[in-house]
Amino acid sequence: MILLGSASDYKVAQKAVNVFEEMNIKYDLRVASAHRTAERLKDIIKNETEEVEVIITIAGLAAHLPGVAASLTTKPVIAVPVDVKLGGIDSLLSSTEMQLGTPVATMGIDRGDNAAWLACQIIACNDEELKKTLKEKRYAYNAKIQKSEEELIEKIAGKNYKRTERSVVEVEEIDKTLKLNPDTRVLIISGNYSNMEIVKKIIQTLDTLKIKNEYKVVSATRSPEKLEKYIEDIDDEVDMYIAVSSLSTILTGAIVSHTTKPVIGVPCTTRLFGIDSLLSMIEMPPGVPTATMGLDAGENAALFVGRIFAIYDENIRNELIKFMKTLHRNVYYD
Ligand code: AIR
Repeated sequence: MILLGSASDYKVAQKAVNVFEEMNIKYDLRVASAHRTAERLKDIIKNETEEVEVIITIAGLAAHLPGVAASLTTKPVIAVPVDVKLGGIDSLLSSTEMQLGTPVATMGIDRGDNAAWLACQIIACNDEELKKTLKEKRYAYNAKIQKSEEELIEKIAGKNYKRTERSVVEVEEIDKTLKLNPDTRVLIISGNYSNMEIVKKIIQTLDTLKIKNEYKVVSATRSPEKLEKYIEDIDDEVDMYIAVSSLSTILTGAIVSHTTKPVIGVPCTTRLFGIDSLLSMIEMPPGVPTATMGLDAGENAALFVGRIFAIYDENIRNELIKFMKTLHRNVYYD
């Protein structure tokens, strides 16, 4: 279901609609404002999303639509911030910086297309046909890029243009000591050990939800070939990834570019209040989304993963609801 805060957000929603039409995925589209029509929003989420697998929320300004929607359901909620004022940064921060317990996977500003791509990746977790289509679409980028390169060079027509010679470099065999356990469903990756506290929270929360997970350290900058080979080797064995990264988050981008499975990203605070990692993680180009969580929000990443599994797995849904009740034991909870 695509939810808009206002009909004026349609220009962004149109990008999601185009992807769903291309991928042949059924969608509903509704307009409900978290502020102007709070009751209507609640009614739609509570009474009209039973059959829905993923909810995409698209809103600008003080965008509380994603957070409110996520608080009313256990389905995965994706947010698309809209550039109405401040270049959309107001909406981006109000979507990402969700409190513990209410995860929202946020896309780049105006990236309605990536919300639909991520929704497809989530649905594909339980749909082999869609999994294949996603892989085909990813390979099709190669042909597209090559064609655009040829057209560009033809247009430039510079007399000093010279194609560089091609010489294939042999890549040495990479060791396979990073083998996964056969029952692992979620792979957590970080580039170093500096965000261990956050990784620990992810593991604890996934363990509580009884979701089998493993944690590996592979650097995208120090050993890019190892990371690439690793993802290639184990991609069929896992359902999704959680990547933890600070500074320039090359790690998430590298993982996303080698898989069509959902990649949930946790940007971490090291410098600049973490704004460097948040923005470099979230602002991905169309077709390669990173489901970005708030800064240092390890538990929410695990809970978002829980929401994805909960679509099809009743046991995990029950664990998720149980966990939410403990989390809220100090506040009124029905
Ligand atoms: N909005 C509507 N209710 C709450 C929010 N945050 C957002 C809409 C839209 C922006 O406010 O999602 O992006 C302006 O809405 P309008 O209807 O005035 O064009």
